[in-house]
Amino acid sequence: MSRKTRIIFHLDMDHFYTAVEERERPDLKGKPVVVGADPKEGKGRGVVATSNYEARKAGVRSGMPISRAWKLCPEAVYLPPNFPLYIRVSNEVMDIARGFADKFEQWGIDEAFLDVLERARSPDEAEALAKQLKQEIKLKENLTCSIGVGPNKLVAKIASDFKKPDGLTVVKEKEVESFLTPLPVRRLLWVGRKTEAKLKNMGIETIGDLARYDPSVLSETFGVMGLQMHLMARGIDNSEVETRSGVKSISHETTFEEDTDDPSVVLAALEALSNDVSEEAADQQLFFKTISIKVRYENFETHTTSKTLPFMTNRPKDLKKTARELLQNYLKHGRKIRLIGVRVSSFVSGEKQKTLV
Ligand code: DCP
Ligand code: CA
Ligand code: CA
Repeated sequence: MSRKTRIIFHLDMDHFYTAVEERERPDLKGKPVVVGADPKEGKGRGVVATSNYEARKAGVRSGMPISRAWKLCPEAVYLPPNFPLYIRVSNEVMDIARGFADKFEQWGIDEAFLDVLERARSPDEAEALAKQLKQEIKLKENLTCSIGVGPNKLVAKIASDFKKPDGLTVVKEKEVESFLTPLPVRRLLWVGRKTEAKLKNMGIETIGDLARYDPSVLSETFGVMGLQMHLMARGIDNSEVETRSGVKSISHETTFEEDTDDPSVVLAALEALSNDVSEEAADQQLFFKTISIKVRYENFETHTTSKTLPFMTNRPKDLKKTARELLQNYLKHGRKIRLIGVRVSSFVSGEKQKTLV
């Protein structure tokens, strides 16, 4: 397969929520800081959104129960998330970064891919450009980020994670193999803990082990994902940096085994779909405002309806409540339902969220 040379940056902000909090409150400097649920002196439910590097030294991690964080680091400053502030800062950072790119794709709240080939024709020029971008973000926003530079999105993304915080890692096309080979497979996108454990059982621990493995065995074990993983392990990724408009949507739908007019069955399915959608939104750190549901009756008549909330959210309970409200009208007639779906439309790129600031 012929591949044209590209130069791609992946930019990821360092400990984003806590970095923004520290910037706003200089008295936090040097202290461990955790943003997330209220710890309630160890009795709190909910999880850690992020922690700064001081708190990470004590073992605190994103996604960990807040009660565990409290045990590990009771002396940390615990703060509730201030999403409107993070979204505003994200928009400002993305506006700066967009100015450095020929093609720009925001991914989640604190990271983006930039295709810069028109502006930097060699890895050395790319490195200089990345330094300039880091400086500008530091100067204008007083925040640090880590940038990975590579011949494709996959390598750039792994490179931005290679040295953090305030890192810059440039991987030239001919260095891709030697860069990836020693890294643990977990560094590959989409390799979750379960896949990691399965791979380990097969004797695959590093990206190099995976690249050398027989792809047909991988495809037997993991299906299409197996082949995809094998390509990724070899550093192959032809996907383009896609300049998207401000709105992205996430949707899930399900067709019932049998058409049903039982509200409890339909509501249970709606709940499961809402969980899937909000999990996916949380994974990508997306916030949404518009919630839609789709209902298809047994005769294939299909309706969609939506509601826009007055605020951005990524809380599952906001999604579930609104989806349930929207569904009520369709349960009244006692007609049999064939399929239901849930969709959220989310903030992605640097669209100004005027309502929030
Ligand atoms: N986030 C969250 N819940 C998670 C993971 C992340 O709410 N399980 C939020 C808080 C983070 C932000 O998204 O600040 C960006 O996530 P990253 O994974 O990029 O982590 P950080 O920026 O916090 O740290 P790092 O310096 O490792 O990138
Ligand atoms: Ca980050
Ligand atoms: Ca990130």
